[in-house]
Amino acid sequence: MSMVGYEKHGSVAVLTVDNPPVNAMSPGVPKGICEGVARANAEDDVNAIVLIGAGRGFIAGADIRYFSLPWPDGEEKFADIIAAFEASPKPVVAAIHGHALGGGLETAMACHYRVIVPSARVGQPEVNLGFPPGAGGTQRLPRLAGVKVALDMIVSGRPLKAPKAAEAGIVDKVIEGDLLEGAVAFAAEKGTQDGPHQRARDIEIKLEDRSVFDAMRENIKRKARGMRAPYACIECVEAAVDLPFDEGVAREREIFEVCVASDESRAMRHVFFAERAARKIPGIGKDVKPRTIAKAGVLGAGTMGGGIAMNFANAGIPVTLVEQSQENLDRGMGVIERNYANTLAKGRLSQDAMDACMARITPTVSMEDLGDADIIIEAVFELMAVKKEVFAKLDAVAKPDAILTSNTSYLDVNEIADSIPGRAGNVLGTHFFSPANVMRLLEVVRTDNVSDENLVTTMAIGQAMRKLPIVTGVCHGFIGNRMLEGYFGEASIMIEEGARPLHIDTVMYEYGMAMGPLAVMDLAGLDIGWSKRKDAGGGVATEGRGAFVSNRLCEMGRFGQKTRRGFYVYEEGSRRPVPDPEVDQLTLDAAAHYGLEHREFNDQEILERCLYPLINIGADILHEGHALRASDIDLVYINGYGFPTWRGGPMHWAGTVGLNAVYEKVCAYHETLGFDHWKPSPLLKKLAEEGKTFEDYDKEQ
Ligand code: 3H9
Repeated sequence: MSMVGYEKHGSVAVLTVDNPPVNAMSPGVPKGICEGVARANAEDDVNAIVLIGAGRGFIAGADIRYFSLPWPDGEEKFADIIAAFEASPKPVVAAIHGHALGGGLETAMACHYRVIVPSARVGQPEVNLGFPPGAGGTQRLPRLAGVKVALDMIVSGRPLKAPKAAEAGIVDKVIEGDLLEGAVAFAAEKGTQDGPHQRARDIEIKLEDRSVFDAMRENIKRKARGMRAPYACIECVEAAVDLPFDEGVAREREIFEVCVASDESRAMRHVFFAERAARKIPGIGKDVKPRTIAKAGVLGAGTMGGGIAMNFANAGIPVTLVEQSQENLDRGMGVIERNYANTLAKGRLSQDAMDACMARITPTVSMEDLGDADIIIEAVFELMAVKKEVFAKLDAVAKPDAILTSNTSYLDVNEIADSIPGRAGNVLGTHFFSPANVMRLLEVVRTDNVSDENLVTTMAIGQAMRKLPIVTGVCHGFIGNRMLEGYFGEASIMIEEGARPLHIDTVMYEYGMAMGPLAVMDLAGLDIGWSKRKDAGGGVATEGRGAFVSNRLCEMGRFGQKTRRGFYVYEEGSRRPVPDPEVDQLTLDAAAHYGLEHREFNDQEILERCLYPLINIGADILHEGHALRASDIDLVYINGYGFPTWRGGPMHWAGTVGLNAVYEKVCAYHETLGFDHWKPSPLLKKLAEEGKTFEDYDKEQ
């Protein structure tokens, strides 16, 4: 059956792309469009053509799967559609609803005219997949919308809503009523006019000030660090200005092909599909629907609790925020109000929206007020005894079927659930990342007894909060923090052997991490680890390898950025880490303490010793079933720990290096260093021996 329908509405031929779910340009779609255009031009009673999408949108672009698959031989492509439109003596009108993205917008721009419904969006999001548009988008969009608007859309990947697209000249008409009816009327009218009809390629580009390109390069410097695609987008638009149309298209194609074949694009495409896969939980079918959450409760109005309450309010869910004392409650509400006011001041929130969000948060000092909440998240002190006490109180006040979640970063949520056995099916973990109202990652901790419905509901609530919820099993530190112990641990161990903190942090920053590990530890606060080591040592901090320098720093009251001294020194009002000779001396003391000698480190060793433990521990987590798939682990690291998206996450990146190479090094470091995080994971070993990647593993599950 054809993926493109053909129907006549009076004098207008309507071609309907029907390739669910999003009308991507899979094999068969270009063929169907080309055949439709040829047929319409051959039929005497047709004077115009409308191209429209069935279902939820126009066309979502190329079928992304085919960037890693061979396109069938002889099958029509984008270029054939575009050539067919441009050669068509009868005008072609794109009728856009939902979305016209990537190759979808490029197809629309190759039509003679475009009409759109007010709710639709148009965009060139290819940069998010690691390449520039490749079907003439970088040449036609600047001609229709002007260089500045086009450059901004193509480099940012952000779509424009219909009214803005009309204002920019990307579309010819906004249709308020029925799209098909409006488009057919528009096309019929154009069909009566003499040709040739307008073509974007014939529009002359005007650009008075070429500095826009360098200004854009400067503008994206920080965000696009390490990436090629955003700069490739700028080059393509520059080509539109500098070259005749056909040469510009050829230049775009050349750049596009290089980018598609890059590791960067492979990584970004991996992330695209990873995000969609993360919503699926094996064994839980579509018949398990999320429950309705009409009211929520949050316990604890500190930084975390306040941020979580904001998430509910932002999602339109009324939330009761409970604190023990009025003073703490007032302080917490004050912080929430200031957070909203800051967003408002930046122009990212209206006063009305802020007022509505604030009105959804009801502060109280009475736990009884949680009695009507459908979900309650506790964000109290991270100590098992405290958590259990809180859950016992919740057991007394919460509705019988309320979902009760613990916002914990390490604790055993099964133990918490077992402490109120009557409700074990309703208890799970929600590990938000700080600041909770900003960070996208949410680890949803699946307890042994939680019901499928409650798990699915918690995932849905995370999505409603515009988070990226990832299912994790119950293990110490879940996915993210468990792996982090190897990463931080190895960085702390290397400084005892002579690697300088700034060297380690620079190598990791240049790899693409948002910050190096020692700078992150300073940001998070060294006292957190110190307090854990003191707990473990019965009051005296334990001092295994990697703890010496940190223990001494904490004894000196150097807790990191908050005391302006930690592994680095921070000047008043500055976050720039400045190396400190006092810390260098501590690393020498550590070497003496452990009987080591300082030596020179090279960048490669630093990189391997920081990243390979992440991969090795990640493989264990996967092997034990505490992560559903390797790609979930990648998303955790990208969205919660500053791992560069364009590297695809640690597990994907391991495949780029080669699992065999990683495994051999893990074995070698285990042999020389011996720490637990180097103990080779059986899964890593197996995949390395079979010549596979973690993506292969995911596919086989
Ligand atoms: C391009 O066009 C290159 C050209 O410049 C040049 C070529 C020469 N292909 O996101 P959802 C799947 S590059 C294949 O959950 P929503 C998706 O995996 C492309 N599959 O829906 C999922 O599958 P599953 C430029 C695709 O309603 C299902 O559809 N275009 C594609 O939340 C539903 O997706 C883009 O980058 C695709 N293009 O959002 C647009 N798109 O159910 C990419 C989606 O098995 N797409 N799928 O998990 C989107 O941004 C969103 O999907 C969209 C709908 C906004 C359209």
